[in-house]
Amino acid sequence: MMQDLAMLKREVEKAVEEVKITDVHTHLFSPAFGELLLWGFDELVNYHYLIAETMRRQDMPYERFWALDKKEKCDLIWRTLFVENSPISEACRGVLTVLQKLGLDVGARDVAAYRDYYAGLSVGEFVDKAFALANLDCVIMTNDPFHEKERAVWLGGVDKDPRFLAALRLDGLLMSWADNYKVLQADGYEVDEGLSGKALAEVRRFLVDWIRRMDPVYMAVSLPPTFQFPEESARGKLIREAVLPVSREMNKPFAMMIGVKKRVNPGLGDAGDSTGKAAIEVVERLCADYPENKFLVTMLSRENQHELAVAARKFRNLHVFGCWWFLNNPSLIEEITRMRCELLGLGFTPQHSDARILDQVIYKWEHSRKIIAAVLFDKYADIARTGWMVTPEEIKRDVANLFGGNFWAFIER
Ligand code: FIX
Ligand code: ZN
Repeated sequence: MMQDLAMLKREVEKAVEEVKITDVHTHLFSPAFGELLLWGFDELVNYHYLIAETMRRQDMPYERFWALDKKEKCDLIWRTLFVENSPISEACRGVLTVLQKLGLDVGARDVAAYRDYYAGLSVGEFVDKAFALANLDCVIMTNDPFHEKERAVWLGGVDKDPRFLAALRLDGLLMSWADNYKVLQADGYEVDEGLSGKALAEVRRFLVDWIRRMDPVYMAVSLPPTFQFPEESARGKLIREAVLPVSREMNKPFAMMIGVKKRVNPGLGDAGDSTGKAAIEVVERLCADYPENKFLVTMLSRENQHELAVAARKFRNLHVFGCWWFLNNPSLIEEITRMRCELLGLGFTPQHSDARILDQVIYKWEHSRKIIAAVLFDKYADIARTGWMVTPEEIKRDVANLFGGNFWAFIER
């Protein structure tokens, strides 16, 4: 048996290493979006996770930090988190993994050499390199029709790269209606703040127009821990009367990312968001009341994970994905993936990268593959001890499903 288990472990690790991944949620952009695609050493070190970790060790006013240029901020973060302290946080370790996988001398701690390396690469060369090193099939972007620079690219016609798929992000519509209804008005949609008359029909037309323009895989929104539905707010009406009907009619699942408390520390910008436990009843109610709709859900609070997995047992129109943001750490990826396997078998999508800088897919997937492979081996070993030994073909099948197959089957169902 021991020899069989040793062989099993090798087969699982090989399958997880070789599978080409669908990264179901990122903030990446294809090169056609120009400067919106972030990559390179200074961007990598300027990740907002590292800004939060730096600014709790620095007494400088936030304004002074934001006034620094990208290189100056990078140098401050590097000095604070990598030189004056050992870089053991997951976000710090990630930078080191990227440098290592790029073949650079991490031990040299030579920032100038790292910058020189990137200076010799074109964006196209680096996209190819990052996709190859992370072994990605495709990534799904986060596309915001209310973002000025991004709108301009879509309205001008995008030179599509099949490795970068779209997701229609609705935070601007659902979380900022009081401001952004004017954007729809300016675009010729007959809406008013109070959503009277034909306004909701016009919002549906807005959604259909952007779906036809972007061809998104799904529609998404991030929601606070206090999210309730049904609710007689603008958000509640927009979800009930516009998003859910269009999601059903256009077969574009609604991805709800629940539990983010925006800007608990506004001075930190994107680094200032936090997490809170949400009411799983809202997810249960939406899945139960809208059985013809499909919901992708990830939740930000560790305390929501078990009840989300239980909810997914109850509803075939609920697909659970990722260890999101503050959960994307080895100890929690292992805990959550183990629990999901025990409750859901292999019927979920264990991870997404949430990468904002292209380089990050290299470390986020290197780290997550190892953890997910170890959990999967454990689960296979448990059943092997009863006499049920999975075959290499079954391992490849299961792994392909976990890293994209389950997701696409849910999307296309
Ligand atoms: O709402 C989201 O898509 C979040 O993932 C982001 O807002 C967040 O800043 C992030 O990048 C977390 O990893
Ligand atoms: Zn995200």
